Amino acid sequence: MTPTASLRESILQHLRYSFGKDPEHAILEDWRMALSYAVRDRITDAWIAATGKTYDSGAKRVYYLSMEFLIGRLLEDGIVNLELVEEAKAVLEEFGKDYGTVLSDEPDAALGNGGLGRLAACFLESLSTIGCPAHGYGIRYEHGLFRQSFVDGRQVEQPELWLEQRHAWEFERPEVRYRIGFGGHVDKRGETVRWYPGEVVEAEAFDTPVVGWKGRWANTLRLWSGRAIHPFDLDRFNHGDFAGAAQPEALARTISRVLYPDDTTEQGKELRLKQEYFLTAAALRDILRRFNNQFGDLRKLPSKVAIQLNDTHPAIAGPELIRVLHDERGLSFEESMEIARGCLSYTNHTLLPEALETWDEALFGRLLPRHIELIDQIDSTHAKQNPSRLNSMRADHQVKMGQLSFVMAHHVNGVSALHTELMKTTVFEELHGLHPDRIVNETNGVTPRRWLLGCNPRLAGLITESIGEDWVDDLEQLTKLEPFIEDTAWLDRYAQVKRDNKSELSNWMAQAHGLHVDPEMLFDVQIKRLHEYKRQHLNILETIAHWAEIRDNPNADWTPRLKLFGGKAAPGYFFAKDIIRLINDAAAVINADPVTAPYLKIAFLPNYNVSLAERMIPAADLSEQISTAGKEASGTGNMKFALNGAPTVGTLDGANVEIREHVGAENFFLFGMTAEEVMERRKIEGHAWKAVQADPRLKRALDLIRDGRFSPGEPDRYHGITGNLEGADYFLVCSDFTDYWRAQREVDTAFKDTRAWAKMAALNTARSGWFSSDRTIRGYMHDIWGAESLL
Ligand code: 26V
Repeated sequence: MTPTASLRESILQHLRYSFGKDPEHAILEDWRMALSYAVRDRITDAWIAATGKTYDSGAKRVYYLSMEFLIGRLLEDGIVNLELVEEAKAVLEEFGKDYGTVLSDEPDAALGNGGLGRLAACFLESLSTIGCPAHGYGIRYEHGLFRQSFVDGRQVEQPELWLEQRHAWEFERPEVRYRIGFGGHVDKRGETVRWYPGEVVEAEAFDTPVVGWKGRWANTLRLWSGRAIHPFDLDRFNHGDFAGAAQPEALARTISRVLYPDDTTEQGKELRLKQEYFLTAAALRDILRRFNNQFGDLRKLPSKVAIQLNDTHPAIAGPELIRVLHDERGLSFEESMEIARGCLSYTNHTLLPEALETWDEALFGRLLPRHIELIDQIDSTHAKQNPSRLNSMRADHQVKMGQLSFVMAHHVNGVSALHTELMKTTVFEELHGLHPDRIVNETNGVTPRRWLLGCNPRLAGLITESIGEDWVDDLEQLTKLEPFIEDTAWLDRYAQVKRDNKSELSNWMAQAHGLHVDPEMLFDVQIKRLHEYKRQHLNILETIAHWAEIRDNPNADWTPRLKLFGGKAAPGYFFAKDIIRLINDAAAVINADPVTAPYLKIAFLPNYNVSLAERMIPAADLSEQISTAGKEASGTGNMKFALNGAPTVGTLDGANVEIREHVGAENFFLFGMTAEEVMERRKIEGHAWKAVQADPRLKRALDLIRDGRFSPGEPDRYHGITGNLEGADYFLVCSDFTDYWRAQREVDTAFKDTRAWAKMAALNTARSGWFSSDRTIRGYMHDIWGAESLL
């Protein structure tokens, strides 16, 4: 049977026997589910084979603990990795169904906020592509990241209901359940210490297979869902208390109800800490059960188990592992601590002080009374072994999770070269002094299967036609494109791919949002979470200044530009929400201006998510990576843009530095202060005001905003923003404005030379191969985990 015939048969089988439909009566969702099941069957074969191979080999396993996995849609990923794109298209077409429409019917699994969660998803895919035996452990949130819409330009949040539609990918594991305790008291009898929790919920496993390139390997993403031990109180029911009877279940379920939509401020503290312990304790039980079944001797744990902590969110793994080994299995405290450290490593994803986790000791002690004792013991043991002035993980009645993670990890890594160096000189300076070999760098990467082959089939096709298909899992082969770039006919084809992608995005924007734009414009894109350090307000200020300048001189030879934005603000981050509103307000005024219409348009697309990124990135001409130097740990969007042929306008921050080194300084629009200059500049009193006085364009843009040009009838709407920028301006928007303006005008000039621009774009593609997450994962395997590929 041909692959197409076999796929057709399996789709029809599922339509009939899994969903009880014939093709005549199947609705779109039935087709999507039947296709997903057909693909899932094939993935499952690879998955079961890989699991068997791992077991038989007795190899070391990697466990990636993360509060977030921003996996997005999985159907296309599966189809692409199994190389079934043409077959799936053909079968659907036979039945009059459009491939893209069927794929788009799948809800995005948005179990993450941004970069940290998306990185975890890329890592899972790369682990499978490489054939490294691994599990991802996370929480099966009922509501992922909120759905964003705009009402009068303002962000409105609605709950995300990804599980409301049928979801094809998970296998419920009712046999894998663990009891997780909270609160209660600690009992000490001589040497024996026991924790008796006051409240217990059950964690139930749901497994999703993650398949790698060509289906050679598949690993497991295991997500935990909260449930009550006794879901229903019959006694209460029989006494007429119908609502009360279901209460235990409702309470237990809240633990996995929502993803915290905040990556800066701390809130909902107690539930958040409960979620972190819930994930970590369930994962460790599962890891130890698996280890016990196969190996037994706990002293061998570090040679068989590598546990990666994705930021400090699962940092309780240190004390929890010690608790199990010491309190429950009777090993000495010191040995338990050594074994735990032998297994654990920690990735830091931000140096922003407000995002470094600390817990109030009273809350912590109430919820985890044994763990806080163990943390104190870890702290004093560490202090004894490494005499130093500071008792670093327990100060000001707080528990500092960053310090705890550092001490309990055999390796600590940053996510870009610059970020790693800054870790050594800022937050972890003292600990780095004590343990100079512990901090290592693993620059982030992105999976080329999703972020090129899947999302940009036109470009992928041109690449494969030119250099063969080996680049898909050996991305540095893209350098083989360089000789082609010298050939103008080839370069014209490369440019045509970008034009086609832009037309496709334009059509989609018209149809989905009623936005009509000219695909000939320069598509200038900034998509990422809203944050002051990411400086979307620098972008809109420059746009406003540009608008004013075009109006001064409408007959000049302006380069037509479309400013595209996308991103969500944390619901409680009011400043960020004001920036969104300002961009939308400015868009309303500027887009309606007939004088500037041919040259400047602004669009803020609502509900930015993984799927929208997959639409926008292939169509981008220019990538905005304009954070205040020293603040963006790495960035991964920056890599996706470069790979898809959008040169960067950016600062020397995070992985931008390395991107520029790889693609070449002449193919990158650099501006702004360095991280060192930023620190110096902040010391200058009135730095913002000085910058405003020195640049009339900046002054005019601020005046327009302050005078209510974009908020008619309410001139003070943006006084919070203008006041901040002219005052403290912590993120140095004003101080970097003039250089940003210069860089943008260089972009204007460069874009006019179509061929030279295409060459620059193509060189970005050809030289971005190093930013594959396959390279990153190999780095972790070699430098941190001591794990090997079983392929
Ligand atoms: C903190 C919190 C605090 C409590 C509520 C929920 C929550 C969620 C996330 C965070 C920390 C977020 C840190 C983060 O996302 N960092 C990003 O990590 C990317 C992957 O390494 C990196 O590319 C980005 O530059 C970095 O900002």
